[in-house]
Amino acid sequence: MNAAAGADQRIPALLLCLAALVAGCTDATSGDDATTPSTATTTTTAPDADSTSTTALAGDSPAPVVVVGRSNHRADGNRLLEGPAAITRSPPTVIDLPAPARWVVGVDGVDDTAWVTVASDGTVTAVAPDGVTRPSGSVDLGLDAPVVVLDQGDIAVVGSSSRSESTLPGAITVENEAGVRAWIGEPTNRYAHAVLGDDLEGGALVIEHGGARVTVTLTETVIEGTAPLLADLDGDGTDEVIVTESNADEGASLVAYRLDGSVLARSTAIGTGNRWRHQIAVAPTGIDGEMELIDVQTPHIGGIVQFHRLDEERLVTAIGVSPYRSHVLGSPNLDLALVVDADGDNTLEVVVPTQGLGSIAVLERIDGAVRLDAEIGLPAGLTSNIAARTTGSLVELAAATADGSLLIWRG
Ligand SMILES: [Ca+2]
Ligand SMILES: [Ca+2]
Ligand SMILES: [Ca+2]
Repeated sequence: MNAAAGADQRIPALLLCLAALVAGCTDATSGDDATTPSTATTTTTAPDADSTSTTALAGDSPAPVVVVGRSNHRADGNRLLEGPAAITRSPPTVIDLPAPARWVVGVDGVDDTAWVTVASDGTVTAVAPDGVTRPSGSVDLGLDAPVVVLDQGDIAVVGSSSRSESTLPGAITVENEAGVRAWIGEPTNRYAHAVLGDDLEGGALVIEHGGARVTVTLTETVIEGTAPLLADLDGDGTDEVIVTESNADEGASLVAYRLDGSVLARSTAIGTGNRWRHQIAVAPTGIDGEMELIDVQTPHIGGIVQFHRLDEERLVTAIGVSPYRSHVLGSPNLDLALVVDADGDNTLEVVVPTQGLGSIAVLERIDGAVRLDAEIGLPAGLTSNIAARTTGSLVELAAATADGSLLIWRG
């Protein structure tokens, strides 16, 4: 396929590419050490003493791809969109899908495709801006998170050109405009929690920037997630690399690393093993516009949407509210919540399903509380992530439900 291919040919063609990508990913996770970053790592056994190694890069970089939509919204892994959206203003447009969708991805900049949905059996449906649906082949989902990619004129669902850099199943490389790239590597099964569907978690955080690769090898914890989040928590103009670290004794804590692999700040751990935090976004949600790190603590059991602020070397919980759910136990889909101006009032809200997945809540952090601005009932239980696409300056949101509907909030 080439860039001149007709738009209506793109998705089926790229889905074939996608299958190849997935196959490649499967190979990469089967123990082929050839895909492991060729850096020396060291390990220490001292508690809390993370081991960091730095190596120079040879200068090879993967071929560029143009991404036109991704379930996690942004290349840097921060689920924060400018907006405004208007999920509360008017009822959604309801599209009938051939089957309930597990994944929905908003597509920007492609004439005949606004949304791509993937059902549990891998069946892919493309949805045009006018709501007309058409089959677009199928994919082998495995543990991978769909991402729509425009690559030499073809569109693929799932994958990342740099996915093979990690041997952790489903891992995604995040990157920012400053050329920082980061991913979770060195799979380990030493923490048997499996919230993401398998018993492998990350044993290392890999950060590339400025021609060097820093590998932080963890000994006391694992990273629970599929991607780091890049965001500037302390306002110094340089992004930090944020991950969720867990162990069997204390459960999960949020950790912000500097680009050199040192720890800028860490939250307290939950205090009990098998208790997870799902990191969602970094956004200026503080009362005076301070940056806060937003997560959902224990999303499977009474999930608490929390706002954490930086206080010296600590990430301190400013406020939280429950019960919400940003993740379904065992699913690789980590994109059920995002931060956007969801009601068009020029302030940010967290958009997150309620604990029972029967509604979508719009939560605004106000002084001393988190206010429920809206709770949008769904015709059936949510089965997908909450997707977004930008048209002009507006953000449209979409989500799929168990009755086979795709709901699109156009505002
Ligand atoms: Ca910073
Ligand atoms: Ca708002
Ligand atoms: Ca509001």
